[in-house]
Amino acid sequence: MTGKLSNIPTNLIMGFLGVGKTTAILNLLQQKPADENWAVLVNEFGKVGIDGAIFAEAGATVKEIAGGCLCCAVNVPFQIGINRLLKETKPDRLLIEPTGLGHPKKVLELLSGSAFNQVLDLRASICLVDPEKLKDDRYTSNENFIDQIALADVLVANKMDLADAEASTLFYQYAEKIQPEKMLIAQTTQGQLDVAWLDMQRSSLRHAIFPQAHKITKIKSLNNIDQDLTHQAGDFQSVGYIFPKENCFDYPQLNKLLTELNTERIKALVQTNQGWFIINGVAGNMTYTLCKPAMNSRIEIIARQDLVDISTAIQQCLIHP
Ligand SMILES: Nc1nc2c(ncn2[C@@H]2O[C@H](COP(=O)(O)OP(=O)(O)OP(=O)(O)O)[C@@H](O)[C@H]2O)c(=O)[nH]1
Ligand SMILES: [Mg+2]
Repeated sequence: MTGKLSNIPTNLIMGFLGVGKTTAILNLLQQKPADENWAVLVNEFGKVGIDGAIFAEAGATVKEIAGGCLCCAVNVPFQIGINRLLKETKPDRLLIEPTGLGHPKKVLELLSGSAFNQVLDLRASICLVDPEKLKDDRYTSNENFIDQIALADVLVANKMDLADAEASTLFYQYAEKIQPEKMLIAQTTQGQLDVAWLDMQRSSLRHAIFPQAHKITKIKSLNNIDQDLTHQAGDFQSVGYIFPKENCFDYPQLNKLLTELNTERIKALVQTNQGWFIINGVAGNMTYTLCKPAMNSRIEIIARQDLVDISTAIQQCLIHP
């Protein structure tokens, strides 16, 4: 099957910020038949981009498009990115992780439209949901959150280890009333998706409730480095920081700073005095995974309107500036 550049089975793995999309794709890659080559295209809200490094660290063939959302800012880079990835890697399957803060309508239209309909065979879109978020109207009133769920063919509650009975009931009530009905409604932890779900059919009859959602706005640079690494859309803002490879962070100090920030989402790839780490934080819950040295250290912070400039505080965590 290798070498074929038509009808490549393709799935969108969507879901809100931090729900477990990257974890789920890593899990699917482990179920990949040994003789197949799968490619991953990942789009990050923030401009710095960490997920690409996470996939690369796991040995995946990956292309990362950072700094905007596929649904608005980076439409052209997205098309170019897919074309380049397909040409270079001739994958047997393509998995796409759109930003958790994006709206899937335009992405689905682009992938199923004339630009790609010969090349890609768009199959079921899978959406992960954190059931605990269904208790919080900041999420249930978020247009992107609602439409990621509305446009999914397969709806999966992830993080079930953190969900109580009320959250679980809310999830099934929410999921079962959506029309047209989902191909599959399931629950899992750690993004454990069944690889067979990828071959389920996509329905083109699903409609967005807020097709005009997700207007992008610009904010002024919050950090003093020469590139503007900030991005804002809707209620959310991101700021990124990049440090040269020589910079080394004091692990306990950096951990204290990032944990105390307790922000919506923190992702980082950093050199510390205890080694290189990928840091993954959702609402103050931080995990550290040792990784290979990278080209530079990167920190990405996503918050609601309350994003503060922590460039000075981060600088103070450096031991070899
Ligand atoms: N407790 C718990 N944590 C999970 C589960 N699945 C994923 N996580 C953790 O949640 C964090 C975010 O997971 P990711 O896979 O990076 O989430 P994502 O949806 O790709 O995040 P963005 O790309 O930033 O939107 C990581 O620290 C994961 O280890 C789960 O089922 N239970
Ligand atoms: Mg991700």
